[in-house]
Amino acid sequence: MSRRIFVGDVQGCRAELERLLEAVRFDPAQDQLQPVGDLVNRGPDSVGTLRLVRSLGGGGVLGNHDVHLLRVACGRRSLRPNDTFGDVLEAPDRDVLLQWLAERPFFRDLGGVWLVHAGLHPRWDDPAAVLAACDPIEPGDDCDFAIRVRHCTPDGGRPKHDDPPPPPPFAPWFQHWRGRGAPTIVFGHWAMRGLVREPGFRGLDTGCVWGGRLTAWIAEEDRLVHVPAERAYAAFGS
Ligand SMILES: [Mn+2]
Repeated sequence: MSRRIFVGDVQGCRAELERLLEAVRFDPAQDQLQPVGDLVNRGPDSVGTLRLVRSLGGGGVLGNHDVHLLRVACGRRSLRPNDTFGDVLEAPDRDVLLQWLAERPFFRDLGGVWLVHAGLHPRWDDPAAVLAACDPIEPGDDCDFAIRVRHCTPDGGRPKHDDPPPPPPFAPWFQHWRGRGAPTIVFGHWAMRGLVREPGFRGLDTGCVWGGRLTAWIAEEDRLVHVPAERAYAAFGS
C-alpha cells in the first residue's frame, strides 16, 4: 500500500533522515515523502538533505529557513553568522537544487491531510487559495504567518516573542483553528513545544538539530517513528 510519510524539521540532518527512512522502510516506488519544511540550516549537511529529498521525489512545503536560503541565494537577504547552508550556495548543482526548493508550495492539501510549516491563520477560510498566491522571494504577511506562527490571538495577532509563552488571548495557533478534527493538519517549526499529537493535529518538530530526535508520521497507519540525533549540531534557539 502506498503511504504518505511526513517528516519533521530536518535542518540539514541528512544522516538522521537516512536512518529515519530506513526505520520506516521507505520505498520510493510506493511511498510519498512529505517533509514539513526547514530542510536546511543550522545542521551539518543542508546540501545533502536537499539532494536526498529531491532524489526520492519528495514533496513537502517551504519553511522559514528554506525561504531564507532562497532569498539569500538571489541577493535579497544577506547570510547571517549562524547560517550553515553555505554548502548549498557553493554546490555545483546549486541551481538545480534551489529551483527544486523554490517549487515547493507553502501549503499542500493531500486529501484528508493538510501540510504547512508553522500554522494557519484563524481567519483563513481557504488556506490553499491564500497561500497559493505567496511568492517565496517576496516577503508577505500571509506567507510569513504560515512559516513562523506559534502563538496567536483569535484574530491571528502574533506576539513579539513565543518564549516564554505569552498570556491569553495568545494561545498555540492550533487552539484557534476552528476546523478541528478534519482534515488532520501536519506541521513543524516548534521544537520548544516538541511533539504535538492532538485530534486533528500532528506537530513533528522534535528538535533533531538541537540534539533531540527526528520524527516521521505515517498517515495511513497513524504511527509515529523517531530516530535520535547523533549529537546536538547547534545551540538551542540559535
Ligand atoms: Mn521553522
